[in-house]
Amino acid sequence: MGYRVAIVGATGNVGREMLAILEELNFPVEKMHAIASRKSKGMEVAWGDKTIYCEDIERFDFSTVDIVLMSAGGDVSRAWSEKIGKLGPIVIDNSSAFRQDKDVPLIVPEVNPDAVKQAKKKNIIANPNCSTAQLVVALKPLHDAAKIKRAVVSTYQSVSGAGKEGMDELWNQTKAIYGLGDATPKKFPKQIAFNVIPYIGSFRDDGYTDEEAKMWEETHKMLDPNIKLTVTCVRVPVFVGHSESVTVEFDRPIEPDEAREILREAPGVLVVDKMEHDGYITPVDAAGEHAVFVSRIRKDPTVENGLSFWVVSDNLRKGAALNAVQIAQLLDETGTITPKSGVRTVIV
Ligand code: 11C
Repeated sequence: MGYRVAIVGATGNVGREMLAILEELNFPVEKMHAIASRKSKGMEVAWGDKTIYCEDIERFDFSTVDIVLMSAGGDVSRAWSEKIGKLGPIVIDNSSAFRQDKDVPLIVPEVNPDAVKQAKKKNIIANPNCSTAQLVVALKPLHDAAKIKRAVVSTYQSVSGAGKEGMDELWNQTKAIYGLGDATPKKFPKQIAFNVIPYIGSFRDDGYTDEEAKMWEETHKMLDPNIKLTVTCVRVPVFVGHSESVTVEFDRPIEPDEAREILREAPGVLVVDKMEHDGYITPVDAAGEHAVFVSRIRKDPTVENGLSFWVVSDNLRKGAALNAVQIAQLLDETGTITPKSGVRTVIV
């Protein structure tokens, strides 16, 4: 026995990961519903050793569930999350629709778990952008030890951040370039196979993209509005796993060894940092894993109190589905929600 859970967008990359992670982490689920648009009604998804069938969002009675994991994009979230919240369940929303709403907490459990106290304001909790989630998990313990004044971040983001269509485009273009089809860009603005694209999201008037702005806006909301952050977001031909080159200026000297020790103790972080080829992490190593990996920690001698490092994580997991499930665990552990059925059994 446990919670009644609905996953909106259950057939997408992140929705499927949510189903897998709820199972992997033994989250107490009494009843699982896969919800999708009418056109996906009846589609099958795997839930543990069972198959469940997608139900039509327009016909589903959300008042019968405790938790709604929403992963169907900003438009669906804007249309549905507030309506669902008013019916009682807590919506954990993976889109950007409510991240900057002052009545909606934006949570990474390793960073700002206390924000869960704000969950009942609208019955919506926002999940951050994938590239922000892994960044703040790595920055938080360092910021607690020595205040971060400024950070320069360049991302190397995998195509799965753009959904299944992004993954298909990399696969199809790769084949097409070897003569097996059409390599015309559709999902991405330029060829992604054997290329890199310094553009994710949409352009803003200041020359940045909205993906870049999300990284500082979300870091400010969850960690500290005083951290100055400049960001360049780049799409790379990798299927899963976002990487980030991060350079940080602190308000006091911090040696690479001290940073390694701090990060080794930090929740959610795995330090893999030796000057050998098994001593740093690539996205291929991080795919399917839960940790935020930190490698290549070194002094930046060009600024006072500077450190540079490399952060990699599975964008579909810590960057999306895993963080959403960890928020559900936080709601349960803090007693913010209890199952409608009144029974909550811990599976050990
Ligand atoms: C990408 N980070 O890699 C984006 C995807 O605000 O949740 C997630 C966008 C978001 O394309």
